[in-house]
Amino acid sequence: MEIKVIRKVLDVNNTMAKQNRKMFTEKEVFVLNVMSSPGSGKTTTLEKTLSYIIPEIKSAVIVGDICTSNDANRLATTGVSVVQINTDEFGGDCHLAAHVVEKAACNLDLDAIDLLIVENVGNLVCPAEFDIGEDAKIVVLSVTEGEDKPVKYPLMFRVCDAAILNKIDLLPYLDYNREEVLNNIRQVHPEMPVFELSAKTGDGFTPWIEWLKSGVNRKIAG
Ligand SMILES: Nc1nc2c(ncn2[C@@H]2O[C@H](COP(=O)(O)OP(=O)(O)O)[C@@H](O)[C@H]2O)c(=O)[nH]1
Ligand SMILES: [Mg+2]
Repeated sequence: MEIKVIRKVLDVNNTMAKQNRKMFTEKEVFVLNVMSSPGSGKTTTLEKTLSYIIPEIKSAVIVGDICTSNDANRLATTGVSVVQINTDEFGGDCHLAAHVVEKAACNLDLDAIDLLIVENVGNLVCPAEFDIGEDAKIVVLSVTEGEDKPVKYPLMFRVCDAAILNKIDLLPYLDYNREEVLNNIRQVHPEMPVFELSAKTGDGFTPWIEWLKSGVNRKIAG
């Protein structure tokens, strides 16, 4: 019974996600869904990313959190339009559903942007199951979370198109096995690109920014 209800929720979400995808394609907006556990550095990575791509790539952000507009306030300092969603109003959902993203996108001028970044609710489980109509999904994993998370939460790493391994500036202070985490990611998703970087220092950003720009440019070129 419970499985049927969950299937229905996912079916309804998939229908809405298809409509979102159609809308974003018509508007020629590349949509990036950014997921991770809380605190791995999504907002910091996005702050730094935006500082490298504006004004070349016209961007906007939708941020999902259960409560507060802390992240929206941080990201708004980059100068881009930011819409904060609090899922508290939608029952405290641990993910952003497609209809919630659609509502938030209605508050943005999609004709004025080429890139819409969605910072999902911090969670390595639920957001992986919900299509929001995005072009690409990425997962941010930080080196303070341990090497085993890709094999503990394989769905997240399977559905993503790229992974960011963040906080590499902390490696000298940690007992962290970089090869082990890379092997664990490869075990779940062999071909996925992994960008090792520090959102704090900006180290390692060049290949990540190139990957992002090429996605946006492909979308604009149709
Ligand atoms: N040392 C270090 N700290 C970072 C880095 N990226 C983020 N942080 C810190 O990690 C904490 C959580 O970052 P935040 O961007 O809010 O994570 P989010 O919850 O995934 O959005 C903050 O204290 C950040 O300053 C990094 O590359 N290096
Ligand atoms: Mg955040």
